[in-house]
Amino acid sequence: MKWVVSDPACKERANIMATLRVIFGDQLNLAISSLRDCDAKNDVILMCEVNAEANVVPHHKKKLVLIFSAMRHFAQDLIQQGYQVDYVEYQDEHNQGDFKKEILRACERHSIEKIVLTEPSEHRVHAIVQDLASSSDLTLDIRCDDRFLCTHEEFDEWAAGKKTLRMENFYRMMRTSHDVLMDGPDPAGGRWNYDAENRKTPKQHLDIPSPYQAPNDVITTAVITMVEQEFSQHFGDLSPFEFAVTRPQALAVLDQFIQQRLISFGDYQDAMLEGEPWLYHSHISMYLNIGLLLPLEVIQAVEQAYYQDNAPINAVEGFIRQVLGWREYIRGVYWNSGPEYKHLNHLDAHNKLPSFYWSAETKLNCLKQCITETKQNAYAHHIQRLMVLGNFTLLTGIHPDEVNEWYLAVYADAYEWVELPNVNGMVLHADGGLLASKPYAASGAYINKMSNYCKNCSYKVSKKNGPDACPFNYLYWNFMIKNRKQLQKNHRLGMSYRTLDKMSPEKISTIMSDSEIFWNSINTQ
Ligand code: FAD
Ligand code: DLZ
Ligand code: SF4
Repeated sequence: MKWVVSDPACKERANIMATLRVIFGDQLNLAISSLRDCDAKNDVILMCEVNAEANVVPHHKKKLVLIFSAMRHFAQDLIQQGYQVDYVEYQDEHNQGDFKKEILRACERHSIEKIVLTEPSEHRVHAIVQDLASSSDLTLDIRCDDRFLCTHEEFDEWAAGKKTLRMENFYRMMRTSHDVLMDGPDPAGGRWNYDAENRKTPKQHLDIPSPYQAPNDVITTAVITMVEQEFSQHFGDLSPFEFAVTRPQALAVLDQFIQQRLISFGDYQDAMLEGEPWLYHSHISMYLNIGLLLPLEVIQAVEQAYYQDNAPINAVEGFIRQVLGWREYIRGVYWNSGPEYKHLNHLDAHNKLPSFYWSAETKLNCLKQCITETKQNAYAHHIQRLMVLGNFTLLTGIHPDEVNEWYLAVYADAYEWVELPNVNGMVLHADGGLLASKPYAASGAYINKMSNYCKNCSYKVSKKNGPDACPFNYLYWNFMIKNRKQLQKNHRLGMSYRTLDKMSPEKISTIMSDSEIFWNSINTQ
């Protein structure tokens, strides 16, 4: 495939130095700040597929196809809009394999003296850009990332002086300042939060619509071939590839969610059913996170459904809380906490991630189902990520680096700015409670209540100890015992510690020995 490169004759006529507009793979929106005031005749837009990004972790093959295909489609959109695009494909023989080298190479090709870009979404790429600025004579114009609603300054102002950053307060501030789901100064429907109505236990025979399936055009087909050739060792199944790769397709995913799934989103938000990976979720995170959708348009479309009586308040508020609340808040925590957040390990966890997280070969049916679906789809919904996959890594004391690497690799929507606070804050309590007021530790009873996984498991969820007992049951108490020093003062865990204190020494020793036997056996399963 030949990409349109800037027309040299055009610059000669104008006799001016060009500006290079760099667009990263997660900035695929025509409204992106780096394109504002772009001179279509003289400026050159650079997009590059680079080895350094593709191999940061063994990204799921579907994630790579999504990003590269969406990038190539976006480049075509730009060309159609009249822009000059210099697109460096992964297999281009001149491709140097990282952002800095490719940007410098493009500067030479096009006699560039100024670079405009939208700030990268992650510390790692931010550091590359800073390095470029300090090590060259180029002028860099780094613009704020308007793919988000809350600016760094607004978040920092909200967070200033707070020891803990609670999402609910932030969310109310965002509802008010963006006038979303408001009835004057009050929340629409009378309450800020309908979380208590979003925990229905799943029924076996739910009528769940099929997810959106995009056809593969020639661009996607070429990318699939390339990913098969270059990334065969990476995690996950490549086929079938059905993700949206263009903005119209991503809008169709959103529309289908609002028409078919939103009505039940609230009720079954926390439910898990074997063989039903998609349930009533929206499946739009992977499009929001690369710019194919913007948060405000998503929020307003869902808000409209409420005002048109097409969806109940618990579904609409529950969904808007995720996008306007959680997503913006998580991104705020990431930038507000700085690069050190990655190295926090409050509970001093140091174990290695069991190999079955990559293979799905385990007897624990809940984990087997969630990992198998992750391999197939590069997707798992929130409760699978938090209360099954994450819960297990918390209870077994897996080192944060190991857990972060896995989450960053396996999900199509994973970027450090969103993956890291979810793992270190929500799952592992590695930040000591900055983000979540308590660790989301749970025994098998929670998984059994919210799923049908336990019915097909070789372990018995009702049993607390012994070789056939559900491992989550003793691992939960083992976690509470081992982390007593750090956790016992947490008032939200008071009840658990009171229960633990009533246990006999024999019971406690059985819990600890069952946990040890299980852990020693784990990698041989
Ligand atoms: P829905 O259930 O339909 O929710 C709607 C939207 O809300 C999502 O598309 C997403 O944009 C937003 N959202 C909901 N919860 C969160 C949250 N906790 N943080 C940020 N946004 C949220 N989300 C990612 O986008 N990328 C990640 O790498 C990622 N890693 C996660 C890791 C862990 C350990 C956990 C517990 C959660 C993670 N999440 C991540 C959040 C959440 O699980 C996904 O956003 C969600 O499952 C995506 O599916 P969906 O689009 O169908 O979401
Ligand atoms: C995730 C990703 C991957 C795998 N590859 C590329 C790439 O080759 N080129 C690119 O511009 N972007 C890629 N991305 C998205 C970037 O990782 C993302 O833009 C940065 O992490 C932002 O900080
Ligand atoms: Fe998971 Fe335990 Fe249920 Fe098995 S019994 S599916 S291990 S929670």
